[in-house]
Amino acid sequence: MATSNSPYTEPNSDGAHDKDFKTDEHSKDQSLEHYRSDAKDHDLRTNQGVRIADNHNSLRAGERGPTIMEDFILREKINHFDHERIPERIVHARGAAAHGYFEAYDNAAQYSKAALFSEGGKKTPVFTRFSTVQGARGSNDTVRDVRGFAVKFYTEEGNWDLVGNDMPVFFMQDATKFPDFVHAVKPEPHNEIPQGQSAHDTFWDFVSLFPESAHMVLWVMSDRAFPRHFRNMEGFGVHSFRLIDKQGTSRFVKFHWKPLAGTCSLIWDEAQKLWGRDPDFNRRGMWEDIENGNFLEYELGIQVIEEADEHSFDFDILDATKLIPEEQVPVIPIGKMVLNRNPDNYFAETEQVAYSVGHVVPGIDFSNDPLLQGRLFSYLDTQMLRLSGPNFHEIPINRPVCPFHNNQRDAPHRQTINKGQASYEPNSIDDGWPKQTPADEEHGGYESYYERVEGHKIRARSDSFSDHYSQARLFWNSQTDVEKEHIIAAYTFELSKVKRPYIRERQIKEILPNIDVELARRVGENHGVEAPREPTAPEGELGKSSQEASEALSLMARLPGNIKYRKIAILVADGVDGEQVETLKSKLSEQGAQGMVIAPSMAPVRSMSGGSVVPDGMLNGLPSVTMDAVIVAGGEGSAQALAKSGLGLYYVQEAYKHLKAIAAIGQGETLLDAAGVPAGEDGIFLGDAIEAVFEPFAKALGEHRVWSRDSKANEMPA
Ligand code: HDE
Repeated sequence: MATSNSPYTEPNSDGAHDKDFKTDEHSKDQSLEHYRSDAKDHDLRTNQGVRIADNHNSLRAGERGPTIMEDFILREKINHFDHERIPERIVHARGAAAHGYFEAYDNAAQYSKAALFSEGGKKTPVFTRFSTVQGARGSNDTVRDVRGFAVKFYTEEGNWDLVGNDMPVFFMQDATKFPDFVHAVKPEPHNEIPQGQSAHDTFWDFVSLFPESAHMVLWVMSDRAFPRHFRNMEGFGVHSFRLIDKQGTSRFVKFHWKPLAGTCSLIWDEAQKLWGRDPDFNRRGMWEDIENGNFLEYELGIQVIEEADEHSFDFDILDATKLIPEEQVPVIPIGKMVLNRNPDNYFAETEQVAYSVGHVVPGIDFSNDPLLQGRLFSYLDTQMLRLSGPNFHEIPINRPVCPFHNNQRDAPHRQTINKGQASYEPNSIDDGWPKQTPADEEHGGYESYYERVEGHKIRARSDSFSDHYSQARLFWNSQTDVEKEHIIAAYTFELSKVKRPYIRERQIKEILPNIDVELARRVGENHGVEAPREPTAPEGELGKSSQEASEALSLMARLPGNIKYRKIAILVADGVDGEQVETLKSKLSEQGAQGMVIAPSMAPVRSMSGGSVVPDGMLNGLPSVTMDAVIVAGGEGSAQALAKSGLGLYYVQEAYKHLKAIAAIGQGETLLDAAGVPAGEDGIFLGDAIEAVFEPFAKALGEHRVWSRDSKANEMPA
C-alpha cells in the first residue's frame, strides 16, 4: 500500500469514503444543474431581488431634467454591463464548444486504471472546445491556423482535461520559446495587423530563424489549416503522456482523436472568401448539426510505447516537434466521444471553461516533454487572470462532478460556504477531516508515477532533440500531388505578404531546401529567388527517418467516403421542375445529406406545373462557398433565368474553381454552358433524369472534391 507523506494525519483508509457518492446525482445533465437559469414565468428583478416596475426610463428630475444618482436600478444595470467582459484567452481566443459524452471500449482498462476507462460502455460527460490560435475572439473561423481540440472529461474521480490540437506536433521543443513564438505570430504590435493570420513579417522572421518549427509550419501550410467542419478534424494530445494500469505499470502514450466522419478541409480561396461570407462557418456548422441531431463523433485512440522502448525510435519521444508514425506504432481505439448538446450560454460555458493539462486523474500522468512541463505551469496561471482568481473551479462549467473538499478558503468570488472551524490539517476539531486518501486501488488517491530522475541542473537540450527536418520531409513525402501543390501555393502566398525581402529569401534558401529541394525551387521560382539545390542544414539537424512516407499523414487517407452531413445547393428559379426538386431533397436526405434550395431571392419560386417552391436561401446569401456541391435543377425557364443572372453564373463557376461536384439535370445544363463550366469533365454530371446523375454525383462528393480538376481550377475567373 502506498503510504502517506504526512507525519500527522492518518489517511482515511477505513471509514466512510466519498468515493461511494452517486455519480448520476452529480452528472453534468442540464436538468440536474440548479444553476442553469430559465427566466420564463419570472418577474424582472434587480440582482438584489427587487421587482422592477419600469425597465425603459431612468430616474430623472423632471421629464426633461438630468438623471438622478439615486437611480440604483440604472446604476446596477450599467455597472454590470461595464464589467461584462473578461480578458480573452491570450491564445485560442476564438472558439466554440459542445457537451457530450465519452464511452469507453472494453479494452481501455488494460492500459489505465482511470475510472472512466474501467469498463466497456461506461459513459463520462465531456465538454469540448474547438478554437483557432492566433486571432481575437471576434476573428474569422476559417483562417489558416492550428485548431485547438480541448476536451474536459467530468470523471467520477475528478476532471481530466485533454488539451490538444488538430495537428500532432508543435512549433517548438521547449516552453520558454512559446511567448516568443506567440508574439511573432500574433498581429504585429505597432498596428495590430493582420488578424487571425500568419502571413506577415514577424511570423516568417521568427520561423525562418527557428528551424525546429519547420515541421509544424509545414502542417500549417497544408490544407489541414482550415478544416471543412469540426467533425472532420483529427485531434492529438501532441506530447507523450503516461497511462498507469492497475498493477502500477507505466506506458507512454500519444492520444489521437479520429473523426468518424472522415477528414476533409476547405481550400484556400474558399476559406478566404468565407471570412466575409460566413465568418462563423465552423461554429455555425457544429451548432446547426447538433440542433438537427447530427452529432459529432470521434474515436479516442492511443499509440502505446512500453517504458523499455522509450529510446527505440530515431527521434526522442519527449520532443513535441515529432510524431510517431502510425506504421511504427498503430493507433488502438479505446473509446468514442459524441458531442450532442449545444451550450445554453456562450459566455457562462464556452468562454468561462478553464482547461489545464495539469488536470489529470489517477491512471494518467505526464512525461518529461519540456513543452508539456511548461504548460503545466501556464494553464493554471492563465485561469487566475482570466477568471479573476483561484476559485475558477467553482464556476459551473468547471466544477468536478465528484465532491471536492479541502482546506483552501476565501479569495475572490468564493461560492462555497465552508462550515466548521478547522481549515487546516492536521486538526482534531473536525476529527481530522478532510483526510488524505491512500493511493491504492480501493481508495484512489492520486500518486505520481514513481520515476527515477537524476541529473545536473542545466539549461541545455539533449542531443536527441537536434533533428529538425526528418519528419518535415516525412510529412512532405506523404502528401499527394494535389496536397503538395496546395502547400507550394501556401508558402508562395504567405511569403508574398512579407515585406522584407531578406526574410522571404531566408525561408526559401535556409529552411525549405532542408525539407525538400523541389519545394524550395518551386516557392523560390514564384518569388524570383534561386533556391539551393542541396539541403543546407548540418547533418544533425537534417536527421534521418527510418521510413520514407506515412499514408496516415495525408488528408486523403480518411476521406468521408459518403455524403452524410453534406450540404448540396439545388439551384432554382421560376419555371423549375418542382417535383424534381422534391425528389432530389428526399434522395439526399435518405443518405444523410441536406439539399438546400437556393433561388435568386427568398420569394417562393413558381414551378413549371404552377406550384411553388420555397427557397432555403438565396444565391448571395448561401453562396457556393457555404455548400459542398451544386445541382442545377431542370425546367427551361429556371435554367435560362439563372444563366442570365450574374450570381447564378458565379455560383457554378466558383463551385467549379473549388473542385466541387456539379450536376445539371435536363435543361439545367444551360447554366453550365453559359458559365463556361466544361461538360464532360470529371465531376461534372449531366443527365435528363435524376437517376442518370445521382449515383456518380454522390460518389464524387464522397471523395470530398474532384481532385483531378485541381490543375485547371485557376483557369476559372470566379
Ligand atoms: Fe496552449 N495555452 N500552450 N497549447 N492551448 C492556452 O490557456 C501554452 C500548447 C491549447 O479551449 C492558454 O486557457 C503554453 C500545445 C489549447 O480554452 C495558455 C504552451 C497545445 C488551448 C496556453 C502551449 C496547446 C490552449 C491560453 C507551450 C496542443 C485552448 C488560454 C509550452 C497540445 C483551450 C488558456 C481552450 C490555451 C499556454 C502549447 C493547446 C496561455 C505555455 C503544444 C487547445 O495557458
